[in-house]
Amino acid sequence: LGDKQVTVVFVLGGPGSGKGTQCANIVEHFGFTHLSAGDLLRAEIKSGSENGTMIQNMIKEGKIVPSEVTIKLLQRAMLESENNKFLIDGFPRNEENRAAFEEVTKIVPEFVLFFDCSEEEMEKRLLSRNQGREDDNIDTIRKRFKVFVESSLPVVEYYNSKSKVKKIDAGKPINEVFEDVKGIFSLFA
Ligand code: UP5
Ligand code: MG
Repeated sequence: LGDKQVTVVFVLGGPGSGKGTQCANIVEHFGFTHLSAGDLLRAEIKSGSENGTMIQNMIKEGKIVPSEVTIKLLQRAMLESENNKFLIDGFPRNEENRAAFEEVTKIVPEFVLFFDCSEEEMEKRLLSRNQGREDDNIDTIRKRFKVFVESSLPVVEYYNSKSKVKKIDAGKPINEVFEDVKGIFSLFA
């Protein structure tokens, strides 16, 4: 990232697996800065950027926004931050995201935290979230699950083949999941 040295952990897992929830806990205990790719894209829509409408349409369909857009937002956030430890939540979502991020930033993740959760449980969580997300309806949720299995799981497999994946059972209550997460970050820090 230019001459800024950074430590990056990718936080991956299906829609509603608890990425955002656990990242908030990690920030509190381990001094990382949380960068949710989805949050950055939603902020971009709100800011009225020229890509806003395109991003909004893609999120509504559960599709993956072109990597150049997402990578630019992530790069900018890392450069603007005082911190050098980042949790990148919900990215990379496909092979192209992964390869382009490596190519553009030269950043290799320290490890990948993978939240493993059943679709049944994730669906239940998303339908009761009630935060007004345009993609939290059953039609879009089904599309998000399909894209996750077809495009995002292969990225987890790629890192698994490099022994970089730390898999967590994310189907348990929030505090129990965080106990397992703490175990991983304590070893690391
Ligand atoms: N909850 C959390 N943990 C729980 C637990 N252990 N037990 C019971 N309940 C639990 O949690 C979801 C809900 O479940 C919350 O109400 C929470 O309280 C509860 P949350 O922590 O928000 O889960 P998270 O995994 O963050 O779910 P999210 O919906 O954010 O995941 P997505 O991956 O679907 O969403 P994201 O924001 O990353 O992406 C949205 C869209 O943006 C994508 O579909 C895509 O269109 C686009 N996008 C890109 O194109 N490119 C990117 O790089 C990123 C996003
Ligand atoms: Mg999230």
